[in-house]
Amino acid sequence: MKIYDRPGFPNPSRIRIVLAEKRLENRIEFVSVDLIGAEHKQPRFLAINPSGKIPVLELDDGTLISESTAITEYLDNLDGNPTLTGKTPREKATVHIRAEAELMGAVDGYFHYATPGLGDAMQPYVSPEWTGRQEWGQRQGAKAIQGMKYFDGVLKSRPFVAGEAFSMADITVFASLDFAEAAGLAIPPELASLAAWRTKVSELPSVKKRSGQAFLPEDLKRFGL
Ligand SMILES: N[C@@H](CCC(=O)N[C@@H](CS)C(=O)NCC(=O)O)C(=O)O
Repeated sequence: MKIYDRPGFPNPSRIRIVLAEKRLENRIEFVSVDLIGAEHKQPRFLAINPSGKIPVLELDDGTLISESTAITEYLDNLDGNPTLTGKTPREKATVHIRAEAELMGAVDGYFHYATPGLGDAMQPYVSPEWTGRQEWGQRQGAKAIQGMKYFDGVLKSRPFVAGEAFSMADITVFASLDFAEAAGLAIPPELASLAAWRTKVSELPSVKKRSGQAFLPEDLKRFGL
């Protein structure tokens, strides 16, 4: 199998944590896509994912799977140990509650609209005449902070986001917080349960491993960092 990704970017990081948890890394060939050089908006990559986004999983029979949730579902179902997307119907449904839309999606909106994001050339769905861009981005930032407050509340009563076990919900919240931090959106200091959970999760071997997959030095330079 192949994964189209780029080290350091938030959604690819989610899949790298999943692969480490599932001990599947040795079955994957990683194909690096140069996001900052807009390789993902060129016809060659758009044929792989018309959304122009990474990660994408390519199976040995050529099937292409985009969207981190779908990729995780596929990888999780290859082998049930550990289970990251829930075992029972209830767990399978609740594992997806709020993390994707309220946190990852909101942080993504903040990054792309309230900050220079990856640059105008790479955001073809935004009209240059749109004057509400900053305001919409800021509202996404506020939504992300609300999401952080929600998960802080959830983590007051249980060890992991979806219950007793580490799951995809934790991976999504964790990667979203990393993304938020990189975009300049700090966790409010009063959210102590969220901060303590983040420290605990950052110590997991699968998560530590992804830290070794930080942004490539050439990307940092091109980001101006
Ligand atoms: N909903 C998608 C989001 C994927 C996504 O936004 N990936 C980012 C990298 S973290 C990307 O490819 N951005 C390029 C762009 O938006 O131009 C998922 O869950 O995989």
